[in-house]
Amino acid sequence: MIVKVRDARYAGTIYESLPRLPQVAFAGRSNAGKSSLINALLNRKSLVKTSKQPGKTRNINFFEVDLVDLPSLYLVDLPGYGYARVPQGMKSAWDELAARYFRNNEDLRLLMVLMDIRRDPGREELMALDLARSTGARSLIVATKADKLIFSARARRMKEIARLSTAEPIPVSAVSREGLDVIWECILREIVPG
Ligand SMILES: Nc1nc2c(ncn2[C@@H]2O[C@H](COP(=O)(O)OP(=O)(O)OP(=O)(O)O)[C@@H](O)[C@H]2O)c(=O)[nH]1
Ligand SMILES: [Mg+2]
Repeated sequence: MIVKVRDARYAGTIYESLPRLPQVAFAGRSNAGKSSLINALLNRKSLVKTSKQPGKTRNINFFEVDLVDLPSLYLVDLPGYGYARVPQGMKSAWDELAARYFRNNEDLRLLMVLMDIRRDPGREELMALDLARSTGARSLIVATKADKLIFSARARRMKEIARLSTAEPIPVSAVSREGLDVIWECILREIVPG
């Protein structure tokens, strides 16, 4: 199925009451490439702000997407974990925000857990997968910045990342645009009835 984006716009944050639509959310460490991937999926250069400095995205931002001949949805840009660290013993700001986002969220259909293809999976990725599971939403692992590695190194990394979950991780690049069609297929599978 060919996905054509008719229009995409910033719709607000978690704190505003937005019309209900299916949600597809993007989680990942700061700098993993969440905002870049959303822009790439929507063919937009800078709808979502990206940055070389980690921690750019500190809110939960909703982007409303209208597709040609397909249902509308929100792409949801979650703040990067590993940024909002607070003193030991306290819950991190990410935990607070995320807990609030995932709690009773019946509209979340799919959580993409992004990780830089060059990094090893850690506690945070597991935590995000657990949160998705608690809402009943599907989740998948997306290995970002695939353009950074040559073939052999990449195969090695994908094997490592595959240990995180039973679902096969998807390599993508916002630069070469590799994998974007696969991501759209996964999204459609969750939002198109039947
Ligand atoms: N080579 C390459 N660089 C990328 C890719 N995706 C993102 N980047 C770069 O990685 C950096 C971080 O990207 P962002 O999209 O801002 O990352 P983020 O996950 O939204 O980060 P936070 O908002 O801080 O949580 C930027 O310098 C991007 O240009 C990619 O596919 N390939
Ligand atoms: Mg971001």
